[in-house]
Amino acid sequence: MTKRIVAYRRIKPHHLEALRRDFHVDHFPELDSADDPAFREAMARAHGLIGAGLGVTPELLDAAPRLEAIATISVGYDNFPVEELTRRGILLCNTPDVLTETTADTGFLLIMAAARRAVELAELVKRGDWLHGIGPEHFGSDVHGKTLGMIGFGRIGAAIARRGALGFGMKILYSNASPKPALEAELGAERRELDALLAEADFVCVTVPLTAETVHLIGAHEFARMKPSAIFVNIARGKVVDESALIAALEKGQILAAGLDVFEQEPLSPESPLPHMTNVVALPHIGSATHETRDAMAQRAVDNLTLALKGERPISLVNEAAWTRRRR
Ligand code: 8YV
Repeated sequence: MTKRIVAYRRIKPHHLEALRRDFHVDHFPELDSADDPAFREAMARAHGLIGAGLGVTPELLDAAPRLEAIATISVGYDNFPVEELTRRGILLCNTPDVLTETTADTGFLLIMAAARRAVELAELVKRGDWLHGIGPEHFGSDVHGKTLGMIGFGRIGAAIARRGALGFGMKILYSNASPKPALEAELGAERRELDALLAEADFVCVTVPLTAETVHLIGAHEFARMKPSAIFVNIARGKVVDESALIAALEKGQILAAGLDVFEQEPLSPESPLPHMTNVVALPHIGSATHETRDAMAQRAVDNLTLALKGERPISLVNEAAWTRRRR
């Protein structure tokens, strides 16, 4: 029997073709809700699910009794009920590693753009206000030689810190559940308690995954501890930060500026004050969004799902326990 895959949202033809070599594929390129009746019907027969950006609920899993594996085209898996998947023996696969360097590039882009006021000053040129001259009121802050505080020191956090330490001579501090001796040796990074890091860092950059423990990890208390000259960067998930506290901190001048790729609600509403603040660089969640990287992520997801449905261990498996359960 040929196994069936449901693919959702934009997936390039060559990735779909690769899957079609081994499986029957139903593709829903425009899917905007998991309640779509045709999608539901396909899920009732599906063994595999692949795509990016759809929240999967236990209720959807109830409607997919044959599901064996999910391949998300993302490293983050906060929109999946991992324990529930494991309980049901459904493998969850993600796409780490292939997006690390690109996401770190975006992190550094935000650090640089916020520090040097790149967006605000590009707007000034566009308006023709350069004709009135440029003075100290337009100057930014140095990046090189400053202190970069990483909240979360996993693959992406380490790649941002590496850029900071090796390319910009920055001092690296990190706050992380476990110590990272290899990165301490490589980058001279020093581990700090969160409050101490916030007080010392010139740039505070968040790279923790979103979990029950990290929701609103950074809020009013944390912004109050940062330097008034601090630049805050979030490349992780919007919900890790209490956005109203961030807006208040920027308005009160408790911190100098922010570079944000992620928001509590996405897409960000134009009603939000954030994209209108001159000291905020707001990007539309493009951390991994380059042609090369998105292609590599999709390829990894295709490989993960193909292996999983053939009974082999996927390359990037989130719930090891589900694999053990399936092998029993
Ligand atoms: C994308 C991401 O937004 O991988 C992640 O976790 O946040 C980003 O790379 C995601 O792939 C959805 O398209």
